[in-house]
Amino acid sequence: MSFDSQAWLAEARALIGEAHVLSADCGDDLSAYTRDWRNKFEGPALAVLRPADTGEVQAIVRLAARTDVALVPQGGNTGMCGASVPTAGGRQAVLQLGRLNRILELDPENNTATVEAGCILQTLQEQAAAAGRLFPLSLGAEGSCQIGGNIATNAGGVQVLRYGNMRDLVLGLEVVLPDGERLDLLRGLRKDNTGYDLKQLFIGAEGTLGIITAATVKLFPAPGAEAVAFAGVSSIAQAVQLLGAMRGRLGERITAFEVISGAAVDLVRHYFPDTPPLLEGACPWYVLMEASDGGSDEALHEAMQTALMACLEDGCLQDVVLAGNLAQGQALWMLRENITHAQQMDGGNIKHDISLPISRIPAFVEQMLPRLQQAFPGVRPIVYGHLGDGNLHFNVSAPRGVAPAAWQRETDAVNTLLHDVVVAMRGSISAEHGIGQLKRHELALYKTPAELDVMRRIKQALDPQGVMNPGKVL
Ligand code: FAD
Ligand code: S2G
Ligand code: ZN
Repeated sequence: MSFDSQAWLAEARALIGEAHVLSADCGDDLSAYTRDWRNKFEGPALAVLRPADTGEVQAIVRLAARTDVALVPQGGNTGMCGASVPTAGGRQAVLQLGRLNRILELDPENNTATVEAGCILQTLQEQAAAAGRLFPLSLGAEGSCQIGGNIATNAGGVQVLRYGNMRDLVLGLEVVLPDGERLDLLRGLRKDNTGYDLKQLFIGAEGTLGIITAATVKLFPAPGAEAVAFAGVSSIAQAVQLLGAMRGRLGERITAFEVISGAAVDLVRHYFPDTPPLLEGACPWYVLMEASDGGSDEALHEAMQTALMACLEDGCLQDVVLAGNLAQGQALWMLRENITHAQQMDGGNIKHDISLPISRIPAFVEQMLPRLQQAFPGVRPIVYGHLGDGNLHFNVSAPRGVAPAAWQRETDAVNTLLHDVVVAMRGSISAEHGIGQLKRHELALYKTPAELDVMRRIKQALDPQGVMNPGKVL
């Protein structure tokens, strides 16, 4: 019997309301939901569904399972791997979680918050701060990405060094399974050894095992003092040396440590000309670092100043500026966050999100830069990222004069050049962005058969029909 899309849409409307079922058949523009943030992936959707609560998510999942329609869970659609939009094949509907956006509980005494999946990251950050607490996940898309997407991608960002990634911040989950069952794991316990830790299956699963509808996450005491510094260094090796020196002197107070290549700073300056001048001269590499603690601003600034001067004397840095006030610190962070936007404006690039043991990063970069030039003369590496946790965004822009589309066709060759070396050095081809559609074929290349077999058995056990986000990860 052929599939009757009108009947299916009518059933969906009866479940979640006319206004919350969008479809091309009814003249709705679905492109905001079916095209990814990078404009790299797009796929047709039978509908975009916007349920109001967990009960409606369950009803939609049961309808999808009964009628063999696949679901693509979607949060802020800021993912980097094409995992939040439909693929080309088969009947797929986007399940947009944005209406499940309530903060269900904020418990300062237990240092936990329980939020629905569609809560925007920045909203949780703000609500936590209003309660004198910190929710530490921080990344450039925080104004639009959602907690459910952060969990499904096991997001990292700029404070992993001090607080860990999303996996480290999640205490409990509520998940709707592919058969529509609700799995209530919403406990805010830091210790609970009662059988398999099921929530771990869904963290970083990119929506392929179930729909996250709520989460209990850790909160931390809000820092009393913050200090931001921007240093120029002579090499990536010196940046690693500086990391060790600053952590040796300030310990856990170092909450962020980002490395930025000179080419990345130049690109931001080109597209954001009001970026303030930072240091006297140009350096090949820069480090943006932040420290925070529960003391006073004066005490922390003094400790940071003392540590930086000692590093200058010890030859761990060439030049440095310590932000004198909040606005200057924010301007430094704006430079860092504008790199992704500058690259988008520059016409796209071949992105990499690699991680290595920190001690091996200098050797990797120093061998990779010349090899890239040899293989692709004139290519423009834009290298930056979370050096504090060994995570580099080794993004490669086209040689001048090469059209973006032509450059994208070199993706596999560039990826092979980088990822073969990363894996040989016991690193990862995806530190924080996930696999999605973008790296699905590479996962099969770089994971062992045993790893892939266990992943497939877990997928088969939980989603035998393949309803959840097909064509992603596996
Ligand atoms: P989406 O893009 O909507 O979805 C991402 C994945 O999660 C998809 O597989 C989707 O199916 C799944 N998903 C979404 N919601 C749910 C749910 N409720 N249940 C189950 N599955 C779900 N990422 C980092 O880790 N670190 C960074 O520093 C960083 N910086 C960024 C900077 C910019 C400017 C941009 C645009 C992106 C950046 N990202 C970064 C990538 C992206 O923001 C993160 O991956 C983020 O966690 C995605 O959240 P989202 O809500 O947009 O998810
Ligand atoms: C970042 C964003 C994605 C990219 O800015 O830390 O995760 O590679 C990245 O531009
Ligand atoms: Zn990142």
